[in-house]
Amino acid sequence: MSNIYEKNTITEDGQLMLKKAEKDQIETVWDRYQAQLPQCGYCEMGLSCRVCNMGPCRVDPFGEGPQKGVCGADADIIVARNLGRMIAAGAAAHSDHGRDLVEVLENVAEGNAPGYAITDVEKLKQVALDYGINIDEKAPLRIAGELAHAMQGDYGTRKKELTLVKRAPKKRRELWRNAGIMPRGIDRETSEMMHRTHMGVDNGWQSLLLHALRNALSDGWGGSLIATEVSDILFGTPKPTPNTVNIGVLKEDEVNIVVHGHNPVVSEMILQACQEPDLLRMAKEKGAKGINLAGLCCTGSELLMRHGIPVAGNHLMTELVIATGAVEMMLVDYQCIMPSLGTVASCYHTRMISTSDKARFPGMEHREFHPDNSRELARELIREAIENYEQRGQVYIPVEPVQSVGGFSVEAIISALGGTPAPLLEAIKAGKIRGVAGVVGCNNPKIRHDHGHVTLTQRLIENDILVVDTGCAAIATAKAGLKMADAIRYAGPGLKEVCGALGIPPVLHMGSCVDNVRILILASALADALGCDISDLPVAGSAPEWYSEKAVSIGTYFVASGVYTVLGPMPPITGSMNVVKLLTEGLNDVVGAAFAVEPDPEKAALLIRRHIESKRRALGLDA
Ligand code: XCC
Ligand code: SF4
Repeated sequence: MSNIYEKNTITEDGQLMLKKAEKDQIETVWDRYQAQLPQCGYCEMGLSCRVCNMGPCRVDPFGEGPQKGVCGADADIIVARNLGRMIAAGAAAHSDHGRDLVEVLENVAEGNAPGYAITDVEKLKQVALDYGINIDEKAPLRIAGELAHAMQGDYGTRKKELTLVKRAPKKRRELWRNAGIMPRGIDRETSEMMHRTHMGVDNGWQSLLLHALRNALSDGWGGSLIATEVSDILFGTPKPTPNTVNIGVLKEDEVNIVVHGHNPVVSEMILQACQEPDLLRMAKEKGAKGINLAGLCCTGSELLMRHGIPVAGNHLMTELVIATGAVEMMLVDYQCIMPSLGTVASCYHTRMISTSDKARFPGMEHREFHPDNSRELARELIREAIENYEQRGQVYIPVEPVQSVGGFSVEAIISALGGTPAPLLEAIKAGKIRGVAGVVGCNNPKIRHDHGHVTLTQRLIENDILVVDTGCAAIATAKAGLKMADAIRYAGPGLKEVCGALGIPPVLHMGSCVDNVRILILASALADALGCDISDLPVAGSAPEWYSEKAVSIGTYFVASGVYTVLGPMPPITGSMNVVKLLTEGLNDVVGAAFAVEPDPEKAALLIRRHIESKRRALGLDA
């Protein structure tokens, strides 16, 4: 690693853009990270508490200073409470995203959402059946209304168990019931987490962590699963589609529109507007060859999965994309949108638009999307973006885009397998595929950008482990060329043979962060076919570069669902060895899986391989 650019990121576009940003005097996430060093040691260990106004308090990890907060909370309580609140925030974010989709579904049913429609009627019916809705002779819109209503019921407190947990293997559900962690209501579990962590409520670090599992499960098998299913119903269930990735997807001679955030509710309408003939004509009149829509982060993955729309980059690339000077307009909704973006854009002609009633940002213009005005507002904004093309200064797009294939919903994978999971199981049984690993999550300036995702994935596929990925991890491996049609040349012999025969890459893009539940549904299908629990399968999860509270919730519902999960960056828990031990060992006795932490992806790959091989032995697969 010869220079700071190469130290920060493995990507060529990232390195070149960092150089450009420096020249333009743009401050990036890496600069601000450096300025924060050394970060607070108490906070890093989870030992500081701001829960109440007798504090803030901190516990001295060396045993010299105070060992208790003003209220008497010790390190175990403080660490567990802090972790619980991280999970509550992550679960709230995913589940509120799901709620917004349910509201759109409801508005579609009532005829109040022009431009939106029921795209996958089959899925609508199948999910409605899961909810026990009688669909006989009912029009799709009526079913949609009833389904939206029933889903809203899952958010509240009226149930003993969330509806869609029925998709988990029977053994798993029994385990959740016996452990007292069956999620009951999506909002309820988050609300209860906030209650328990109020001063003077739950001061048992074990009971706090158990509820944290339940809270995370309410995200995974509740809010996130609803988000995925309703997105499929409204916008279509993804099928394998070719696409392109990295900053090279921006076009020098077209109007570049970038969507960033998470919820397809906005980005889908922007996509529609970008295809309107009168707006395309207008772009040509302004001297542009066309309108080029590209995505960032998860809303990018949503569009990529369903329509093959190109993705310009993942989380740490979002500032650098603006520094190309090529973006006429960036529209954001919520989550993972750095509040620095407006400042970066002020150095270029880029217009920054915030669109959600619950997310504002400095230096952005607020234009609020609601189901009833989305179509019109999207058209209006694209018109303004086209006007802005004339304001463009110098443009720097230093790389060519990389080809990739995305769109691997569970339905698409099963269909690629010929309609049943059996061929995948046969390949696993025969040892051609040793197991399956989900590589998910964010970027974090604490880890060299994309190094964790790409290195881990390479090591796994070389060793015949099929990788399924989502979110920023999925964009990282796509940029690295691991999702090209001929990427099987990087795979071990068995995986290469199987993927080659099926015509799929060895790394399957399964979607955005809420789509992590697709991985669990796939795991459930495998477990059901083998008549075992998820925790018996040769599968593992990993979040090599995670940063967000959502990722903590995801990791936790993976583990609570029985998936051994390796985190890259250490969560703020090292102030309590009791908590560390429970999460990395003790949970094996509760849910049959636990966490590991390993920032070095080479070593993380060994941990995962060892785990997968041990599960294979336990199942008698290599006897
Ligand atoms: Fe955000 Fe979803 Fe993380 Fe990427 S992976 S940084 S959460 S955009 Ni979900
Ligand atoms: Fe301090 Fe206890 Fe209040 Fe936390 S809850 S800030 S440890 S007094």
